Amino acid sequence: MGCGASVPVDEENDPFLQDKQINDAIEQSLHLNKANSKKGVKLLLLGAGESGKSTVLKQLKVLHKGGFTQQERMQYAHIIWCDVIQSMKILIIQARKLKIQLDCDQMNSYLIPYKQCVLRSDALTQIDTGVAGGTNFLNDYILKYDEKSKMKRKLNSTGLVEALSEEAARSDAIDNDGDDGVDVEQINQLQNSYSSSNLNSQPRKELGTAETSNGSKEARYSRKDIAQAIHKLWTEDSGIKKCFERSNEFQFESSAEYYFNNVFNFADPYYVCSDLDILKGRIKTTGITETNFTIKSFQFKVLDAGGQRSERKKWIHCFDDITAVLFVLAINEYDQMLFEDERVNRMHESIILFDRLCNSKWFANTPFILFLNKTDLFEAKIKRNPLVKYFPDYMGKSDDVNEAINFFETNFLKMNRTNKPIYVHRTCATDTQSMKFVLSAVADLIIQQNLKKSGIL
Ligand SMILES: Nc1nc2c(ncn2[C@@H]2O[C@H](COP(=O)(O)OP(=O)(O)O)[C@@H](O)[C@H]2O)c(=O)[nH]1
Ligand SMILES: [Mg+2]
Repeated sequence: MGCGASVPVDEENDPFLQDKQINDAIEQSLHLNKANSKKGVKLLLLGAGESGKSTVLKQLKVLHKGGFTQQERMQYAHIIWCDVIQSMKILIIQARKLKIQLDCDQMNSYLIPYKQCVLRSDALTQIDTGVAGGTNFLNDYILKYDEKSKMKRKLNSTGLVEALSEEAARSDAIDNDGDDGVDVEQINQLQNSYSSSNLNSQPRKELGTAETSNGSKEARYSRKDIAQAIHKLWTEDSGIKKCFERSNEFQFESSAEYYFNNVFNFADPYYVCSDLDILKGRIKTTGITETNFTIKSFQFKVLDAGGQRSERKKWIHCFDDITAVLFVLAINEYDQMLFEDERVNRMHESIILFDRLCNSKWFANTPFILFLNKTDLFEAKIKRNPLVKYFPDYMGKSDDVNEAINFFETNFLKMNRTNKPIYVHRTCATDTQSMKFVLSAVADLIIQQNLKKSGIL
């Protein structure tokens, strides 16, 4: 056995080669990991309009991006101020449509002047573009109140591919009622005058006065007057409360109750919104926004897309290379109709949408996370409006929240015809404390998925 004699070993058992192979594998994984973490993980927020997608994104901003800017806080204050006026108007008008007797409509009622104040106040004239910070923001907002864009409603089951060409109008929510001075045409004219070309050149109206159509000036209500009127009607008109309880029968802001309860804050033109105000506020998302976050040292790209039918045709542009899909479902909407087509139940729309997305070839191997959102509103609603009325196959107790949520969870999970897992969370997207835990679990899951994909795990 000479010194230099080599013992022939087969390659399989060569410890050196084995070490090298392990090393190569580690290096390759590290390389992949590096490439992946450079690229970041992509989370796509999907779901029907108003389900809470943008609210989830806002929570990520609060938790991982230092929250909101001063400008955003002021913009939201203006938006909510408009929404609170608009929401009270809607309640008055809808009460009459639903034949709910309003105290403020009774002869000699002390509430009559408050009602008139609300109905004669125009939400859009309340916006101060200077404070609100720019025209783009305002144009986005006005889209929401675009009563004029009467659309041809295509009977398309989900609108995913052939989405509707225009947004549905909320025109029947704001009716023309000459007696109270509510004039839809006036609102339309005002919206036209806010077109992008002349936004900056709009002369600021003198505070306390408004020009009438014949050029004379009449007294205008101050913000304080309007806030007082809204507060009075909200707290003292029993018909308004009854109408609010039936707000599932028409299109109504989900956070209106919060706006009414805090109306005096929003009436202050210099009010700066709190985090909660912003989480409760709503600007309809149009197009797709992309926000980057660093969570647990990983780069996250979160894509938030407008959820209404007309917006869905844009979704396909961001379907590529998605690490996980977060589908947001508003479970309280089982008794509500779509904003864009009032013949379609919102839950039915979400079921069809989820089915299409979950089983689409785009996401064959993409994990799905399902947020059963708006659990707080669901809990409050289910006691007064039984689920079985809308979903006859629900066999559980009418007031058992847990059983009712299980019903939706089971039905949604059943739709999955792929092998991928679906991870479910019950959420209240406006609650930062609970969302902190949920979003942390989601981040862990996505990071793990990414590591698996890159061969590290
Ligand atoms: N009470 C309550 N309101 C919610 C919840 N999630 C979202 N909202 C409100 O629902 C409205 C629509 O939410 P948004 O995130 O804009 O919906 P999107 O259209 O899916 O982006 C906003 O006014 C939110 O404040 C929730 O869990 N509970
Ligand atoms: Mg949105």
